[in-house]
Amino acid sequence: MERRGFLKAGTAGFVSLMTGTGLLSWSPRSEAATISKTYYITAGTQTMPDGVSVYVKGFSDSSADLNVPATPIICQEGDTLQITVINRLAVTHNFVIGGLKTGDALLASTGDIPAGGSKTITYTIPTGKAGSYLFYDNKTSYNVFLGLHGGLAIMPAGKTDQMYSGSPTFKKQLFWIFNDIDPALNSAVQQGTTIPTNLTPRYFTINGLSSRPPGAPGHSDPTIDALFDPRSQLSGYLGDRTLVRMLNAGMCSHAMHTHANHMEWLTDRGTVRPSIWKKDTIQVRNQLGKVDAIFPFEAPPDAYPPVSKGHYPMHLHDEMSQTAGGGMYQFGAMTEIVFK
Ligand SMILES: [Cu+2]
Repeated sequence: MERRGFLKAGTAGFVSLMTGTGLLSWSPRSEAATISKTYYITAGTQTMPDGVSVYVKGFSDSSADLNVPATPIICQEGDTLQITVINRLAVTHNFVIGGLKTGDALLASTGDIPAGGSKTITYTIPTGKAGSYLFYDNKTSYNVFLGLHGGLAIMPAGKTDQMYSGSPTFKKQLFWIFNDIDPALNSAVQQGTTIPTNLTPRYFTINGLSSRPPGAPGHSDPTIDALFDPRSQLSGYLGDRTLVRMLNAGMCSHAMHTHANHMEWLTDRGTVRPSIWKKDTIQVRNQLGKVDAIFPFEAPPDAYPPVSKGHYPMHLHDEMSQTAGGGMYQFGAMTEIVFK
């Protein structure tokens, strides 16, 4: 892949920009706790890489914010989630946790939250539910695509470094939440006109952002460029094994592909795989598909001369997802892997 060199060229100044962290931080507890969180359903516009302004909605941290995806929640089995959702918009919404496809069992649901109203759900997590879950709005089939989604990580009780009891261990963890956007849908929702039945995504995001390659406006800005977003970027030293909880909020299936290392593929759609395969390309299915995999941060095994530092891409191996606006190549869903 020639892209490796291309990305490498654009990473000067990287260290000074890495002020925040997107990692999920976790300390285990011997006793269960109540985890309280309030989300505000808000709306606004987001500027896409080609300059087009698109209407989006989010489960936000305050009524003045617009967070796509939502700030994630991490907890452990036995904890009680107490989640309040305040609807600041003029149409009915809801908030549900889990369920792999429309119609699947959900962990919890607020039911309808009328315009201007709020609902609180209280849900105690049973043993055996450790895993990665998308929370989202399923009041309509398309609200999830508008940005109303986020990640919930449930740890096995008392564990710091396993995804499920007996899983391979990791040191760090984060979410990659993929989405794709058909601006015609978002515009119809904003205008209250007929919802299109055939959707054609034109923008592809990871944790709400598209990549901005070197030379493009916004390149290396961690609030705009998915390559530099600390919520998405894999950054570590040799041995910093990182669990990536991949969730697909969008309408398209994707082929997640890493350079430098293969990933240890632990789960598919919430089910632990019978054996752990090392793969450099893993399908992340549409219809709320999900995959958990560990990036091992091993010295890239096929490099000669041997290397232990460097910059590599993670990009989706379907070409449309690497474009914006119907053809702007390298403005899609990708991020950077940094061996420090
Ligand atoms: Cu590649």
